[in-house]
Amino acid sequence: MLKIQEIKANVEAGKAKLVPGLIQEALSDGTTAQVILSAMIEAMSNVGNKFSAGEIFVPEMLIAAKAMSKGVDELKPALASAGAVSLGQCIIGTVAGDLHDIGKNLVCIMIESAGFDVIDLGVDVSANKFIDTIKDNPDVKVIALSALLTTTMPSLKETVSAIKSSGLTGFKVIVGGAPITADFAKEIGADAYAPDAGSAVVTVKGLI
Ligand code: B1M
Repeated sequence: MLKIQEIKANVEAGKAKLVPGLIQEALSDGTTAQVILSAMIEAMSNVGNKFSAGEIFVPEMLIAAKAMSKGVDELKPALASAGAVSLGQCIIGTVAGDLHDIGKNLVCIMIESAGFDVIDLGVDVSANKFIDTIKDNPDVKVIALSALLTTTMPSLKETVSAIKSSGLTGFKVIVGGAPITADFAKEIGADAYAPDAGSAVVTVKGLI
């Protein structure tokens, strides 16, 4: 089996212990971090499709996520090329009610490597927590909000609305996540939207 196929199969099967070694082998063979990341994202997409089809359940989805997270950790040095100059602070988190963090973590890595000081609030973050963190970091330039469920799209809307009506200023709000579209982002009053981690960096840099 090709190394890249092996990585994909092992992420899908949730073999968290095997994935880092396979990634190192692929990198040594000259496969780029981007190609490896795409293969792992495809694996997670297959996991999602199997879940939708009732072929697997939450525990299998969770162990695949652990393998993916290990893979992302392993790829981090290859994905990130630390920027020398600080571009300012960015507060990031997945909105209340939502526990998905792999995409958010990728956005974190890319934004950090572009030169931002990232404050990662994790998952299931309330609007109040975002607002309190902005108050504690008044020079923050970007607030990045992730939502992965159609059921947490209202939570994203409430969070953007609470931040915008808090009276706090001096930053831009960017949103993203699988069910989010540019139209929805506009509708809820976000300043920007990005479909993936790569474009999130470009968009965030364009905002400041
Ligand atoms: Co969940 N889950 N999950 N899940 N899960 C999805 C999202 C789902 C599509 C699966 C499916 O049914 N096909 C489905 C949502 C359906 C919908 O909303 N219509 C779903 C469901 C239903 C659920 C539960 C409700 C299941 C249940 O309990 N019955 C439950 C909800 C829990 C909760 O959050 N309250 C649940 C739980 C879980 C696990 C905890 C088991 C696990 C998450 C573990 C973790 O994250 N640590 C999990 C997983 C792994 C998935 C899938 C399989 C994979 C998600 C993933 O990491 N993808 C997912 C299916 C899928 O995605 N196809 C699924 C890879 C990642 C790189 O992509 O996160 O999309 P993604 O990030 C992308 C972009 O979206 C974007 O950049 C990234 C790529 O570069 N992006 C941004 C993300 N945030 C951004 C922010 C930005 C810009 C871009 O700017 C700020």
